[in-house]
Amino acid sequence: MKNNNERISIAVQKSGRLSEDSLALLTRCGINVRWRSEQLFYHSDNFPLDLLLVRDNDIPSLVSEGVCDFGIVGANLYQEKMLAKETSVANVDIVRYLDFALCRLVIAVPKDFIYNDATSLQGLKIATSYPNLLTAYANKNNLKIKIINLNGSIEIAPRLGIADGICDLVSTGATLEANNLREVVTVFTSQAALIKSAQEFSAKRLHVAEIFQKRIEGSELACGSKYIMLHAPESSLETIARILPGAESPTVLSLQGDSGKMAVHALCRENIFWETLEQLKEVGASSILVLPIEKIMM
Ligand code: PRT
Repeated sequence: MKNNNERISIAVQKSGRLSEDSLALLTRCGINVRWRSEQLFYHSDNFPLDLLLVRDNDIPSLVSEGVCDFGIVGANLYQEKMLAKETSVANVDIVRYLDFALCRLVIAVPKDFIYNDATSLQGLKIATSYPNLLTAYANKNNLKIKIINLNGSIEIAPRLGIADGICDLVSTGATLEANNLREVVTVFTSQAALIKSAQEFSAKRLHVAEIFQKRIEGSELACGSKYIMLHAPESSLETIARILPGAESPTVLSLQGDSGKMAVHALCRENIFWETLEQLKEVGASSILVLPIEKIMM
């Protein structure tokens, strides 16, 4: 996909835990592609971006070699490759963490294993596909463990007698539960990340890349934000500003025909829960509206 024109490119997982959210993010960025089954290369007709659908593990090298300008991967994969000093991440930077594929790399042991603290893991055999992240954890905690490298079905290793415990990704915890394992240590917390090639972009492509990154930023900010509108007595305004989560300089307007109350409008950079509304009500707020935000351009 190397080119000298103004188009940029992104590699996204073809099918797996990152696919749906990655493609939904591009759609929220206003980038349209016409989907066809089994097609791996797409050309957006309303934004100068080409999309390549590939295996997750191949994305860092495609970006590092400049075949694609951007990619979306789990931070776990990127960090494991960084620690392994793989050339596939040599020319790749994380430009932004994305709000999906949240998971953690944990050490888990059979439920009947007596675990007190990290020293209980001393001398154990631990099966994992993340040997470098696990080694970094072990070194930091002065643990001597034997690492058994496995690429799949890690969770059955203790039952097969191959290992005493495992180090694997967890999101809901259902897989550990189903295999009678319990999580005892978090080695790394992860989420999806937008990666970018460190190669130089021509001025035209740099401009497109900047617009693309701004759209991603706006879309991610919008997803985690809410717009809140309420009425409140002037005397409560300071307390209200403290209660609103992640609000920046609320707009305060007078209400026609009601001199005792003001209208407050604020962009909140965090979700607003019912508890927050109840707190606002307690300090005198009324007519509280919480609205979703579709796009933000700062
Ligand atoms: O086939 P391809 O090479 O493209 O993909 P893959 O099989 O390597 O990746 P995939 O789709 O399984 O995961 C892609 C990325 O999703 C990972 O690199 C993580 O960043 C992220 N992610 C988020 C997860 C999980 N959550 C997750 N739960 N990746 C894997 N799991 C597995 C885990 O290994 C375990 O087997 O799900 C199981 C546990 O899930 P719970 O919900 O039971 O806890």
